[in-house]
Amino acid sequence: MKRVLLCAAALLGASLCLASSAQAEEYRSEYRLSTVLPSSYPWGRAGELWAKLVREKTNGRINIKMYPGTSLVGGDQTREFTAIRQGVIDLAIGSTINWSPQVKQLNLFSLPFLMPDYKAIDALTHGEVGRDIFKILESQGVVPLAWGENGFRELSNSKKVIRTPADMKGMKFRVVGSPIFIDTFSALGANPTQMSFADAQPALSSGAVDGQENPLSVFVNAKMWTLNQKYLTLWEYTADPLIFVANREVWASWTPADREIVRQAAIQAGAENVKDARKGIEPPDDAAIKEIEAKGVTVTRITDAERKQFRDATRKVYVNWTKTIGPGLVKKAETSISKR
Ligand code: X2X
Repeated sequence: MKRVLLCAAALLGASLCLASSAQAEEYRSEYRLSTVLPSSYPWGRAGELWAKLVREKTNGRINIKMYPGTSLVGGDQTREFTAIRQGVIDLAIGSTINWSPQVKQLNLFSLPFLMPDYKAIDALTHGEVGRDIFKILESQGVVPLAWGENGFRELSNSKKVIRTPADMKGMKFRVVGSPIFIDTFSALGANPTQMSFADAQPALSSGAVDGQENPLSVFVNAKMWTLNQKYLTLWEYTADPLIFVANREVWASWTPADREIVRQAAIQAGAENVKDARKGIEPPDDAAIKEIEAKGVTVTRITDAERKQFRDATRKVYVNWTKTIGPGLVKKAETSISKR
């Protein structure tokens, strides 16, 4: 009604009015954004920030609502990517791990001990490898917009200090959704079980599994010391970046100007997310590690010789998965890291 009155009053001519109302009808009242973690974590905060920036800069034309807990796919993180392609999910900030079952090249970031430090992550996401991965995602039917970060994944457990693969022998670990994690933990002599993050928490609490691996920001926000996680090993064996994407049809339904707003907001929220995820963790800032120790958790930093033992034990996983990921992409990643 308001639009009709405005059109009548504006004397702009029937065709312009029709055009603007057709466009308005194409925009939905809500766009659904999927994340795994809620806004108490850097990942969820990135989702809230993206939504806020887009809402402000489009004057409310694009209203994004975040659905954490991968609730749009019943909590099954490994189904998120397919749901974005199918349009069940309009927008997502997803971990490279959770989308790896569908996009095999994303297993690159899960290759054991590929990335030695934060500069190495940045060399991949902000270099040629990152651009290649965006092209691959595009060819798989989604629109990639920006990079964020979950972080270096550290090892925790309820039983003992872990310094070498021998210490992990026979221990039960909850692992994430890509089979490379089963291979890595098996190569280390442990007993891995794949489950969602939602299922991991009761499994740790009841002792059904002894340990898990996640970034320290997740360890802190999930208060993992309350889930029997009394021992933490800082081994930096893999890191998962996050990727901001849109469903292709939803993207095409927006005007070019609005698409640019959504993209720039994703880039801004992604940059904030990376800072947020590294806060208290990236040397020399160790506030998060101190906070964990203050909760009674024994934090172990492994030596170079110990890291070499983990690296050697998982070398065959690295070599085998390189074939799946693509030797060209792995080589490019190794070169980018060595030049960082
Ligand atoms: O499930 C996990 O461990 C989490 C939250 O880190 C991911 O979604 C990859």
